[in-house]
Amino acid sequence: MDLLENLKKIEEEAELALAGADSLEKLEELRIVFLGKKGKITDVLKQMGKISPEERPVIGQEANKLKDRLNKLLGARKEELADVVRKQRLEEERIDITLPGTEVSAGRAHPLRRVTREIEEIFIGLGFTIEEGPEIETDYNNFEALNVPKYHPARDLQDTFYIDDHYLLRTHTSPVQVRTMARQKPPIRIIAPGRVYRSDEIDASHSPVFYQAEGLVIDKNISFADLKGTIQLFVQAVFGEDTRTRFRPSYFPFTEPSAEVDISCVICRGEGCRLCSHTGWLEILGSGMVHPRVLEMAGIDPEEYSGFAFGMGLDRITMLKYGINDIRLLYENDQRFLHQF
Ligand code: 2NM
Repeated sequence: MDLLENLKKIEEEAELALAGADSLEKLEELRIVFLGKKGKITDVLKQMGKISPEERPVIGQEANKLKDRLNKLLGARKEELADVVRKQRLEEERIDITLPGTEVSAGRAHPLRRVTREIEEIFIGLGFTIEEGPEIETDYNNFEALNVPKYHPARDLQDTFYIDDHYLLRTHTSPVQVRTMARQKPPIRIIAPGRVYRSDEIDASHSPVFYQAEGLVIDKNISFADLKGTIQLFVQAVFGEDTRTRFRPSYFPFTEPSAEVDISCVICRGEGCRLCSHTGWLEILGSGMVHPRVLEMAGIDPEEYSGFAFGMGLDRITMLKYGINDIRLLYENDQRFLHQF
């Protein structure tokens, strides 16, 4: 058989096959069939022994030319197919950017958190720092260091969630003040907001979990006048410039003297209404001059330093500010309620 003829046939066969190849895999198969080590062109070269020495260079040259040509054709076809695949993928991945997006409902701060933040900002403006502490406390930090004696009703099992003889769920954030006094030399100006626990029956105004913020100022020459001025400024910042304050003598084991603070009613402004039981006043805060024994137990010399402290219920302030009449609304996380803030 004429090897030149043979090469010509291979060329025609290959051209046809390459033009019909419709995938990159198919193309690779064809490369192996025609150009591979055991391919058709190699077959022709293997038959060189049968022909005359004069013809050999001619066949060799022709075979190499064919190899080159097929390689070029293969490369070109490969480009074409890759292009098709690319176009197909682009088409499949086309995104209609005019389609409306999926609506994401945005979260927002809980009313309690909003009020807490607002109160923090006010005290930061007065040079206070924010302090936090653990919700599981020692009996010492929660009661003993605050001059709350063993027989005091606030220690009653009915009010306190005890964990064991030593640990309990803090009933107020005062232990944060105790920790700060033990750690830090005066001057001290801190506000301690946080969650507290009391074993109360749940109703419209009581929850076993609630929030408090307590403040503490200790320095040389701190007087009751500083307490009054600070509280008045705070009340006006939260409830408005025209809100009046009233200090009533009271009793707390950790302060002496002690005072409860009323503000003019946020609804009737002092006229008398149902919210204020027709007194014109709302109680919002407890306060007093830190008891010398409390300072002493914390290692602060009551002869050198004096201070005032106060505590307020953040739930109650939130309810007064937003006109919420049931504390349970603050803990049920009903989206219909929360989305109003
Ligand atoms: C209140 C009322 C009065 C208070 C006292 C202290 C401390 F640690 F300095 F002694 N912390 N908080 C205090 C005083 C809290 O809450 C109604």
